Amino acid sequence: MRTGLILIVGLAFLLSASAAAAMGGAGHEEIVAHIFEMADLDGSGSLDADEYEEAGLAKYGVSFADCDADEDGETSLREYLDLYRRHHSPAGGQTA
Ligand SMILES: [Ca+2]
Ligand SMILES: [Ca+2]
Repeated sequence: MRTGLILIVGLAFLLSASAAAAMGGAGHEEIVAHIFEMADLDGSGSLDADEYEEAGLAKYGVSFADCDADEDGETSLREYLDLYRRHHSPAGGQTA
């Protein structure tokens, strides 16, 4: 799991330069939300497994099932941000 956490951070930083420039200095959560919105191809406000795969998010080490906390088959922005916050909380167990 820890590798996945680091990769999520890496993804956020990878996209932060262009995203922050485009959004005028957004916070990290706004960047994460921006990533989410880009992945939400049909604009439904949630990611299904196909969108998750299509966006390549699974490659970053966190599976769709990990993101879909309530297991309803879709990852909402709230679930995605919750995951991000857990991974970035000092109490979240990340020691790297
Ligand atoms: Ca969608
Ligand atoms: Ca869900």
